[in-house]
Amino acid sequence: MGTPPSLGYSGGLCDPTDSYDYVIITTSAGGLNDWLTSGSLLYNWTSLMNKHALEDGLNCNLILVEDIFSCSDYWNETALFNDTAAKIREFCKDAYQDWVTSYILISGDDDGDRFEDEIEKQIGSNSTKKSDVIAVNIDGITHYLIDQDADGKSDIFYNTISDDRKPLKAEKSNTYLIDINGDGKWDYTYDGTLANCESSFDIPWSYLMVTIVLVIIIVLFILFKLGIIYVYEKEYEN
Ligand SMILES: [Ca+2]
Ligand SMILES: [Ca+2]
Ligand SMILES: [Ca+2]
Ligand SMILES: [Ca+2]
Repeated sequence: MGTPPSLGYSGGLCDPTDSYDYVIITTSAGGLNDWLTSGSLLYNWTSLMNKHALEDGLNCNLILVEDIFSCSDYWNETALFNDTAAKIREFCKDAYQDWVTSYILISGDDDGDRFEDEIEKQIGSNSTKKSDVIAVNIDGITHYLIDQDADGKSDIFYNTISDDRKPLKAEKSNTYLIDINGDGKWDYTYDGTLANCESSFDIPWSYLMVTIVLVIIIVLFILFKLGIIYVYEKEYEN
């Protein structure tokens, strides 16, 4: 009798000495592999995996699609077949064979707005509509202008990593003012591209002019009282 053929997957990310019943495939783009839960974001991947572990007894794991893409064991020798779907299919084969995985949740962004569809469902935007979320990059962190009530206008400025929701003001059609630090002053304008908002540094000229005039009057009054200056007519009378 010869050695029985190995049923494991050759290479790949899954170690056959591990075993996971439930695997989530997601992306690290925009911090969408992890986010803070809150009153309106009731779960994230960690809490979902904990729930399945507790309630269903499933051993869970999370895999980044970026790791799947960079694993050359999943690449097809024929470039034509070496696409995203093919690499994910290869990973699934690997997981079934080496981890004996029963469930794979392929999380993603089906509407292509760069905003995780699972978060869209929780935050109120439409996970099948691309135009309701606009992704912008500020200092390397992806933020989103989100239309929560489907009226075609963005309502909040959102950071998935900190779960910060900042005010937006629609200045005119498709132009927004954004207060990113919540100090009551607009920091950015967005009209298709993001720009620093100079109006937040506006000098209150009218207030400044009134103050300057008042200071000049007070100084003149003091100098007059001290006799340092006097009116010409008074000296002439003497
Ligand atoms: Ca989406
Ligand atoms: Ca959407
Ligand atoms: Ca809206
Ligand atoms: Ca501000």
